[in-house]
Amino acid sequence: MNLFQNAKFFTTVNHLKDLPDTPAEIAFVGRSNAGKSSAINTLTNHVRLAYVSKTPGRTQHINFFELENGNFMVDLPGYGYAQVPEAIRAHWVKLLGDYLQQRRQLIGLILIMDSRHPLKALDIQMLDFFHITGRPVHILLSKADKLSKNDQIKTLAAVKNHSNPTPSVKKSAFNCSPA
Ligand SMILES: Nc1nc2c(ncn2[C@@H]2O[C@H](COP(=O)(O)OP(=O)(O)OP(=O)(O)O)[C@@H](O)[C@H]2O)c(=O)[nH]1
Ligand SMILES: [Mg+2]
Repeated sequence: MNLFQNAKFFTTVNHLKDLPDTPAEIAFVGRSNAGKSSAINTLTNHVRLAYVSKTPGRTQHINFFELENGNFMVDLPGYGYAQVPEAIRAHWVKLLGDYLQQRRQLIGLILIMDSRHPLKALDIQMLDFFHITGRPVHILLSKADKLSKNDQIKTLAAVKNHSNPTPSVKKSAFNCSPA
């Protein structure tokens, strides 16, 4: 049975003190508009479990989705989106940083990157930042449908060859196009 199929929305959190008590969770991170929420919907085979938008900055809180086995997927706000008031942006950055650094139940990350713009400075910072925790990261290249087959292969190879040192980083190309 597909573990993700019967995932359910559990809660949304805007302050670390409100984080739910979970056994284990994996979080989806990446730049704003990279396709984090879409990836969750594709994995769970839902159209609107996580909210998706053409406009960057859609996911503004930490959203928890419970899997059938009692573990959780976590949809995080994106980084690198400049068009929000500074006070809100600063709150997101702190919320995200504190969550990634302090969350004991966080057993790994899915880092989503738009396959047309992989490995931006903030993505590399994220990899370096999370590497310190020693936990695994899976890089998912989204919007693969926007590239030719040849460019998909080249991009995946370039990302695989990226010098970031951790063997715990796995990489794959992925298409979560609603079409
Ligand atoms: N063509 C195509 N479009 C995609 C794909 N994945 C996501 N999108 C589109 O990209 C836009 C952003 O998707 P979201 O899933 O909302 O991105 P996000 O990373 O959650 O964005 P924030 O919550 O704002 O950080 C939407 O218009 C999606 O339909 C994909 O694989 N292919
Ligand atoms: Mg989102």
